[in-house]
This record gives sequence, structure tokens and C-alpha cells, in this order.
Amino acid sequence: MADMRNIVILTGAGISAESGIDTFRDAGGLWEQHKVEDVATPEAFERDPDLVLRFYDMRREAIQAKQPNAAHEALAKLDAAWDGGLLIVTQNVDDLHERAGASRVLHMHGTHLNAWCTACDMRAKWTGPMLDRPACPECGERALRPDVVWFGEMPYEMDRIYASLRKADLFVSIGTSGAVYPAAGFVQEAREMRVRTLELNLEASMGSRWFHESRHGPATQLVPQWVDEVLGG
Ligand code: BJW
Repeated sequence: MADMRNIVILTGAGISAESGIDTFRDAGGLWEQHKVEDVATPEAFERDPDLVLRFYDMRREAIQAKQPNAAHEALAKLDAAWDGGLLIVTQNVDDLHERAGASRVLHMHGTHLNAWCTACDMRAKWTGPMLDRPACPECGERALRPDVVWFGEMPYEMDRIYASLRKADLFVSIGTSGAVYPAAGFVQEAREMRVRTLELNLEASMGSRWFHESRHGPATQLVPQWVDEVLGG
């Protein structure tokens, strides 16, 4: 711990579960009715844009009423206090890390609260619906879609993520099943670069065997405990 300077943290749906946002692959909730592969692909959007836009409108509205939990707050505390390198790479499309106060956050799967115009490539903050096909504020075309990364699309800022992993002393994975690549492969890539690896998850994940250490329990307990250890509190 004494020599530790650079930390990369990967977060997934599990960190927002206790804020009331359903995970993708746990039993119960929103995703029982919608298979993620049926709504989170460019093909699904082409096949049935109304279904996809309606679903995202509903989720965009819902997340704005959710609040960050103790795990988001602990990472924000770490971000504020940690002098060394730190990057919170989140797969989540909610904005709970930012609302908790974290600033070193990278959304590799995009964000619900951005629109992307497929006509002019504009990206802008967007909190309202898209089902009624609003005009792009930049070019006027009615070609907006959620600025999220669907299956088969390239996640954002991969070069920056790999550059941070190469410099890392510690890689921590929080609340993710290890089912979706490339994020699921970060632990193996970190191991190859001799980076120490730690998993904090409710239960064993698909990637648990790759980690030097896995701790199991709810994020609101494990993450504040771990942050206190790092900050020596
Ligand atoms: C708690 C908790 C609590 C609960 N406390 N924990 C074969 C092999 C390898 C790859 C592929 C392959 N076939 C296809 C691919 C590629 C594909 C892929 O991975 N498919 C898999 C299904 C196999 N990937 C892609 O297409 C990606 N793009 C790509 O690969 O481009 C090429 C490329 C190559 C090389 C380098 C770079 C790029 C794009 C993936 C896009 C994923 N998009 C989604 C939707 C986003 C928009 C939306 O929200 O609608 O992203 S899918 C969905 O899954 C979402 C999530 O970010 C992502 C991961 O889910 P996450 O966060 O892990 O959630 P869950 O539900 O799975 O797990 C929650 C965990 O929390 C569980 O473990 C619980 O136990 C735990 N938990 N409560 C702590 N309280």
C-alpha cells in the first residue's frame, strides 16, 4: 500500500443497485422483461426504433430521480483525497459518480444524459424524451439517439483506459459481472502487466478467479471500508 500511487477503478451496475437502479443480469427488475441484447444493439434500434427509444426515455427519466449511495460517495471521497493517479472507469450510463462529487470519471459505455445526432455527429446533454423525434439543436435533423454504447459498437476512450491500466499499481473492479467485453478483460490485462487486482462484488463473478483478492458483500459496505483502508482512516 505504501508504494501505491496509481489506481484504476472499474465500476458496473452493482455499484448503483442500492440506489434503486436495476442491474442487467441479476434476477428481478426491468431486465426480466427486456433482454439486453434485444434493446442494446444497433440492429434492435434499426428494427424497432420506437421500442428502443421508449425504453431509454423511461430509464433516462428514472435515473434522474435516483440518488448516489455510500459507495459512490466513498469513491468521490477517494477521488478528492488521492494525490496520485486515479481513474474511475464506469460502464454505467447513470451520472451517480458525478453527482456524488467524483470528477476523474470516464463513461466507457456512454451516458443516458447525452444525445448523439447520427446526422451531424453532435453530442450534447439531453434530459428529456427522444421518442417524439426532437430536432437536433445543431443541424435540425430528427436523427437523435441515446449516446450509449450498444453491443457491436466501440466503447469510448479505450486508449486512455489502457494507458491508465499500464501505469496502474492497483486495479479494482466493483459491482460488475464480468460478462461484457472489453471491460471483462481488464483484469487479465492488468495481471499481464503485473498490476495488483482486487474485486468488490456482491458475490463471485464470472471473472473472480482472475483477481488476486475478491471480497463479497454489498457495495455500500465494501467500498467505504476499502476507501478507508486506502486513505488510512
Ligand atoms: C452488486 C450489488 C451490490 C448486484 N453490491 N455488487 C465473445 C467474446 C468476447 C467478446 C465478445 C464475444 N462476443 C461478442 C463480444 C463483444 C461484446 C460482448 O462482450 N458480448 C458478451 C455478451 C459476450 N462486446 C461489445 O460488443 C462491446 N464492444 C466491443 O467489444 O467492441 C470491439 C472492441 C474490441 C476490442 C477492444 C475494444 C472494443 C460493447 C459492449 C456494450 C455494452 N453495452 C451495455 C448497454 C449500455 C447501454 C444501456 O444501459 O442500455 O452496457 S450492455 C450492459 O452490460 C451495459 C453494462 O455496462 C454492461 C455490463 O454489465 P454489468 O455492469 O457488469 O452489470 P451486470 O448486471 O451484468 O452485473 C452486475 C453485478 O453487480 C453482478 O455481478 C452482481 O452480483 C453485482 N451486484 N448488486 C455489489 N449491491
